[in-house]
Amino acid sequence: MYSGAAAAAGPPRRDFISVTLGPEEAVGVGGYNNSKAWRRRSCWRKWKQLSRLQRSVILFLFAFLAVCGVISYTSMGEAWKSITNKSLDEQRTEQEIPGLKLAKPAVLPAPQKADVNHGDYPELSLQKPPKPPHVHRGPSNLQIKAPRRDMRLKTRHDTVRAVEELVEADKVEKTEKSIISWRGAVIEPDQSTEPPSSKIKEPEKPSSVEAEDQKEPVPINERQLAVIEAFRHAWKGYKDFAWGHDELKPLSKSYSEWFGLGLTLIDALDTMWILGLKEEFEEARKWVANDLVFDKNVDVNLFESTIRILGGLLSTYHLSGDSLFLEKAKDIGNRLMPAFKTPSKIPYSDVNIGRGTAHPPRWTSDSTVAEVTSIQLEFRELSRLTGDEKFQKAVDEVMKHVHTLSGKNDGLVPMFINTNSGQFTHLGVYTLGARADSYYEYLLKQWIQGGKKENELLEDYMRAIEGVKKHLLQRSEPKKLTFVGEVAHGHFSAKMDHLVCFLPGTLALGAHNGLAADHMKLAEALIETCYQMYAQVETGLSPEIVHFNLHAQKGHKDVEIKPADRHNLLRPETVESLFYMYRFTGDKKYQDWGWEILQNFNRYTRVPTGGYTSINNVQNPSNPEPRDKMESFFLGETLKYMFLLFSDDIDLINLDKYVFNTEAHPLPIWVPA
Ligand code: DMJ
Repeated sequence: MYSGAAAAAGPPRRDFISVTLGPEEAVGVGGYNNSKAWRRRSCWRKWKQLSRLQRSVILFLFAFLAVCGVISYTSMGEAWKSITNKSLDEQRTEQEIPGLKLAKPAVLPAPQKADVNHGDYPELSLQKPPKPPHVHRGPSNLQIKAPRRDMRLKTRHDTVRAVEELVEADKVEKTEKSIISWRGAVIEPDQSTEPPSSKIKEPEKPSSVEAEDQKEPVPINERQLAVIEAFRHAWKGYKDFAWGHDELKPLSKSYSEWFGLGLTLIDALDTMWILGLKEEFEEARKWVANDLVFDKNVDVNLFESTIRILGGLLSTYHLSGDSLFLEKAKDIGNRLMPAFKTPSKIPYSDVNIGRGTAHPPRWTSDSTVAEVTSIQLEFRELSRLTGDEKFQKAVDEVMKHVHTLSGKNDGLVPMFINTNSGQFTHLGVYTLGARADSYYEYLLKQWIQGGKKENELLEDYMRAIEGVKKHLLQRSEPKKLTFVGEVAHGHFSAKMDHLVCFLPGTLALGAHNGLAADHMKLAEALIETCYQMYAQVETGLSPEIVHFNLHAQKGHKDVEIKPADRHNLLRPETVESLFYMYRFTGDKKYQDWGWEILQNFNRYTRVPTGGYTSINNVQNPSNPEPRDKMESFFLGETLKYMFLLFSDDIDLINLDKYVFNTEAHPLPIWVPA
């Protein structure tokens, strides 16, 4: 308000509108608060003035906006969090390694379902990531590719059949395919394997059963599939024409009998297990359960029935955990024991397993040195499993006796030993071939089996290898191949049996177990020679015996073959050594050599109607002269070693846990490395 007296006395005054304030505003807490309160009140007044419909519309709009807000906040929050984390990670990395930005970790796609009906065949699945092969040795990895669409597999039967067709048609591609074998890796020996004590005790458990469920199945590759195909072809012949008999005669579609004990079937049991041939294995098991009878009036050879039958049953027991095989092993083991009842305790060569009598061959009272010294792994293991020491005692006595014998030449043994006197006979002839071969092999392998404690065995082995170097090693011309010849009464002969080709593998096994490194060098040289025994021959298959040229002659190869020696019995020794060499070196050339050999077996010894046959002439590719006989060791050894050679899984019969008998039946090492 403006008054006349004030105007007359000073500057003109402004007029004011007087407003009466209520108590709230009178406290005078600041213009902002006052105006907010005023706005709130006037908004409320306006809200009250709206119609009900208008209010509902506004409320609905508010609610809608609120929901949208919440949703977008959540997703933005996640995005923000990851951005923040990423930048934090980047910051951290840069703090740890200044100036270095790490590549982003690879993003793995979600696992795809394999195109396989697992319901039909639960044991099989495709494309499991392969175990890193040879982690200890570092050969290049197998590349496991996705299965081809035309290889969709519904059952395990289909699997093998599909592959059979592929291989048969020679359409095998170089790519690696993987199929999981049903046995998985049921080959872990019992970690608690212990040497047998001197007292009878509770039987040991099989080595593998517990590990069965814990291990990843093992993928197999193209070459292994080709071995499976070969095995199944051989098995077909045996099944069709020789079921339950000793050997298949694939051309005449019949069989031959040696002991009348289903030799091929028993020899092949653990091979089927290792190859994953479940149906075939089950069928063979039934035969063992129902038809294998040892109570027969029949003479069997102690050595052959020990390595093939006793060895085969024991290893199958370990792999499968099926007590049927142990029972059968005990039965045959007991029936073979009369062989040891001789004046010298050096066993007779032959036993009548039904009558319980034993005798030497008709023409002599001698036994073969290799035969009486290559039954130990099996009988020792039988003692460990049964707790009955008599088996081990009998065979240990033979080794102890041979250890003390005179007549050796720098550790090299003659080929015969007399069962009455216990002395070597036919002195002066030394070979690593027939009649002596596995003596050397079993010195080393018993030492390994028993946990490397039995020093006499090791001494005899080391001395013998020195003897080989001193007396039997020579080099051929023109290729300067190192070979193991023979000595007869001081005269060197450049003759080498294919049987000697076990030696590179044995030497490599010794070197792997800590023996002299030069043993490995010798093994490398000798396996090259054994390979050349195949490669220099017209069919690419080795004869039974070769003679090496010691002097270079124009147009002559290193290897000469005499007409009487040019047969091939489908023997395993070279493939066996290739397996050891590959396991210990990882050098793929050994696999390639084995692959060549398998292809040549397929080319020259395969009988179309089923089975493989020994041949008479490895030098005539157009007519190798089939012999009409498939030896049991072709399934027991040759194909098994092939399959193992092509594997990159060192746990597929781990050589620090198992030792192979001379018929390729794996037995557990008592104190595994
Ligand atoms: C097999 O019975 C065994 O390998 C034995 O040691 C030697 N002979 C045959 C294989 O060639």
